[in-house]
Amino acid sequence: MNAAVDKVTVLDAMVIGAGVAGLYQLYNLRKMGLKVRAYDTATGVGGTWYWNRYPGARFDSQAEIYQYWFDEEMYKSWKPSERFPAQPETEEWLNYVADRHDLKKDIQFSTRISSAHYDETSQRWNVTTDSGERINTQFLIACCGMLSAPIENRFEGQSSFKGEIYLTGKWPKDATSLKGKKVAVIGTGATGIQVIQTIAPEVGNLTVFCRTPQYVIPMKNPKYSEEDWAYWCEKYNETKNKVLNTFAGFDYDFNEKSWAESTPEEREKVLETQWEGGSLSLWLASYPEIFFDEKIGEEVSEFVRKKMRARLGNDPELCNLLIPTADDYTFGTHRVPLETNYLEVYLRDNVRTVDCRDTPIQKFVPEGIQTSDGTIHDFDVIILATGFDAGSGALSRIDFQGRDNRSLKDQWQNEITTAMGLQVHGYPNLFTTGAPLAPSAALCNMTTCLQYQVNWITDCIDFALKNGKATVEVSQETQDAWVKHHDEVAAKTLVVKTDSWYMGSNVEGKPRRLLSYIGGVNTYHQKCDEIAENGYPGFDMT
Ligand code: NA7
Repeated sequence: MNAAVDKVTVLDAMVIGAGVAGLYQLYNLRKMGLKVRAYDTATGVGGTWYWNRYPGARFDSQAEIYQYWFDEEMYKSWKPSERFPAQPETEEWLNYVADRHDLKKDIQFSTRISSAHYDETSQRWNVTTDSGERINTQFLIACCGMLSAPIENRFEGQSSFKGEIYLTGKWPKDATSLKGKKVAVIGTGATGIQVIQTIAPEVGNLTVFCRTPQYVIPMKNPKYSEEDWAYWCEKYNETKNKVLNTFAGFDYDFNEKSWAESTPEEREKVLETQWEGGSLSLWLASYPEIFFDEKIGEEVSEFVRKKMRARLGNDPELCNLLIPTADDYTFGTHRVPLETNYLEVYLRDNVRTVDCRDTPIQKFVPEGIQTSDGTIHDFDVIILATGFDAGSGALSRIDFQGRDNRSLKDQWQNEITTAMGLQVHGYPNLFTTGAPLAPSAALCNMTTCLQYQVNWITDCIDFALKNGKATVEVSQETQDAWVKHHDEVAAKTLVVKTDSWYMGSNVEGKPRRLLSYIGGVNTYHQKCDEIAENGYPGFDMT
């Protein structure tokens, strides 16, 4: 046995993850005076922004709102270079945050948490790492990320391929250059789109395996000058308050006038203005009716299709392959990616496509990929942009056992439930961020949601300790009521009718439920605030 295995680290609180949420959670709990440490599998901070270092990775929230709000000086002194900065800058920013607050000294990197078992007698969690190290902690906060469990082995025969396979969600730091190579990309979600548009000019030839087409919006990504950032610094308080009170945690919100009250000309003007804005506002700040009303959704879809067709030169084959129809799904019921010259990629001579709806991928072979028609497509490199086991995936990959030895993974194999994404009944003192049934990725600007959740968790722990309580556990009734509310809100929308990771349908056997709360970030905040203000009714403290 090595020394690490013998050693038990005893903590007041332990944080899993050193991404956007984990860093802030560590900062908060340390400020409360607790003995706290964070653990992360990566060799550095960043979470999503550590792992997703694929070519072209960047966020779709504007830099002025993809921010922390706990340190005004920090906001003002970090000057984003553009409106939608790319991964290297975001990773650098998170390092800046961690260094400015001296967080790294309390983070253990290169450490995977394998299990966490609750001991009812001591009312504490016993946690183990994959190297056998043990941690004993009163509070356990899992900030594991909403989209951090990539789906790695989707295809039969993957290991037989003689070339290189790169997974976007685990892109190696030392990936070889793609220059001049024969490259395949599987997946045209938000990630695949960023990769495709970035590597197309550089590779020898590119084959895109397309299955479900996407409505896309061209990103407007101007460089930010000193003056631009000074403008946002001036608006710091206004923006900080605004993001907490909008539908999706962005600084924009739905049109005041409803679709029904507007004339066709007014609607066209709103859509056109949002389109020109080059952000996600066409989706999250135009007409909320697109989420509920198929006819209105179809009209907005047609607005987007028209723009897309023009960019594809109205080529019938490309339009058929790349533009969703009413039979697929309507605009906004699936993640809407921002892009830069993505559609134009398909007009290049070095780019070809395989329509996986006609000829699905059958298996990987030593030369490359075999499709159902028996064709073998030859490649040097295959890039898997095939998505994540979202929401529940990262948490299910840890063996969490709560009271009565119940297993979170087993429970979630049947039904994915939480209370506001903050706790699960049966797991005292376990708190979660970015978990299912809270507003999250794409239905929320992630920094807004994660910071809110961290603040709520911090206040809850503080309240418990100040009242001499050792444990906090959401009651079954409170959780059931939240799940019911979540489902009722979701059932009214078209999102539940559309297959995508939002519904868990991208993972075989995953129970179907909308993973993100769609009642609005503002409503979520009001509901969670109310619980906190009333002394946490529905959360049993002993
Ligand atoms: P997504 O949005 O889940 O996209 C995964 C893509 O991979 C999607 O186009 C899938 O097609 C495709 N896919 C998966 N399996 C296959 C097979 N067997 N054959 C062909 N194509 C396949 O993941 P992303 O990483 O792009 O985005 C996730 C979120 O991260 C994103 O929404 C942002 O919020 C950040 P399908 O749609 O299943 O037909």
